[in-house]
Amino acid sequence: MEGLSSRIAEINNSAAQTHTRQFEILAETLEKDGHNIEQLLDKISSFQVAIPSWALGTGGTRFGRFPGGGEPGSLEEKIQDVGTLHALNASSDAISLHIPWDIPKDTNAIKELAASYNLKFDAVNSNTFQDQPGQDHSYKFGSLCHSDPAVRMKAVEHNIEVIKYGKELGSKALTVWLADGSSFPGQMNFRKAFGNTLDSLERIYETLPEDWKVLVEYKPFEPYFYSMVIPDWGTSHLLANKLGEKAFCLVDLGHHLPNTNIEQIVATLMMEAKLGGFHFNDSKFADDDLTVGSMKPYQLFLIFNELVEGMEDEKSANPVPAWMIDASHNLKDPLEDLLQSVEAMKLAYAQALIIDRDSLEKYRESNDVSMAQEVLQNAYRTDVRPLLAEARRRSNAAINPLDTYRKLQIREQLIQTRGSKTIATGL
Ligand SMILES: [Mn+2]
Repeated sequence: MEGLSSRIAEINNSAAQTHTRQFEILAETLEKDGHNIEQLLDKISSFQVAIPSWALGTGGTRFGRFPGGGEPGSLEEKIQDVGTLHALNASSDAISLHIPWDIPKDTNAIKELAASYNLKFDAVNSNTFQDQPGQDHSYKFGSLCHSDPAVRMKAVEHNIEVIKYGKELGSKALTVWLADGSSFPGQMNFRKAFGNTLDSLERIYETLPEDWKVLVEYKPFEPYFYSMVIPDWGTSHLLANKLGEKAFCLVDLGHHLPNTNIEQIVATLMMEAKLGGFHFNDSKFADDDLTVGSMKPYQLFLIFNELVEGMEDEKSANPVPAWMIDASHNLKDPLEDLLQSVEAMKLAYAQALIIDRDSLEKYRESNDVSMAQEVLQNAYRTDVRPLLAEARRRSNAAINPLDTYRKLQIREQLIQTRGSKTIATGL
């Protein structure tokens, strides 16, 4: 988008006065509580969230799809859209590709294009939940777990091919989400399915470059409704442990049954140094793919509380997890949705950073339940939005990203250049 940063600067100028006043009040309060504002701003600025290539178009449900206008019709246009997001929020510096939806035809040109927007490539994602046109072995009854070794081999080879694309792009991780499972009792031998899956994953793991990770994602149901081969964090952890030190668990917020205590799962996995990646979204029921923080912002904060505790624990051997959004709903402008999602994550992160951890631990030790709750909620109820805005302003991004996106009429321009009926590849 031509001259985007100068137009952002213009809009920032008109918002600067109000912002500065709000930021100064917040900074003064936080400093009184013993926080170092510059350190907080540094941490907030460095927190970057990868955007999945499938989230840039309007998602669908099994009932229908209502594409919006100006959706990206190619990988190049998807990279351009992530570049726009990053220019607005300075927090989305990576794109996560899904193979085969987004196979780069000319890797060098794609890398150059991404670099021109200051973007890099995050984890690559394999897809063994759909048959591609003309595919010789079907995944209808599973992929890595399949009873037929020929189907398993096909799925293994696909993952190895995804690693090859990732290596060319500079990715450092492969995310494996398996749709494998069964819908009827008796359909699947659980032990054999697990054994086949482990064997297949071992073959993929063998080809993983030294400095790569493989992230094993879990999901309790859907597309199958009786059993999933990797239904929960325990099974994911079991596989990651058996595979070796380059294998980690991946937590997707939508992949839990209602009311699951996800923050406790985070704490346990980080304690075991096995939390490798995170897929953010929000949900009312299960895998609803709603905007991060739109439904349960307090839960999001509680999760970030554990993430920050794990990351700031000097004794912890857990790597910094790969942060990614995994959502693609069918109502909003996808770019607006992504701006809101990144903002929600960073708000929860900033609030978790200002938790008075010493007091919290003291109250926990003395079993002072009321005060422990007060400490957490004191941080949660602090309006840290000016802190995020200041971090963006200093990075030459928008003080108010969504407002700026609207004022710049970015969607209208995308419709003009790309048309009103483009459909992005993806869900
Ligand atoms: Mn996911």
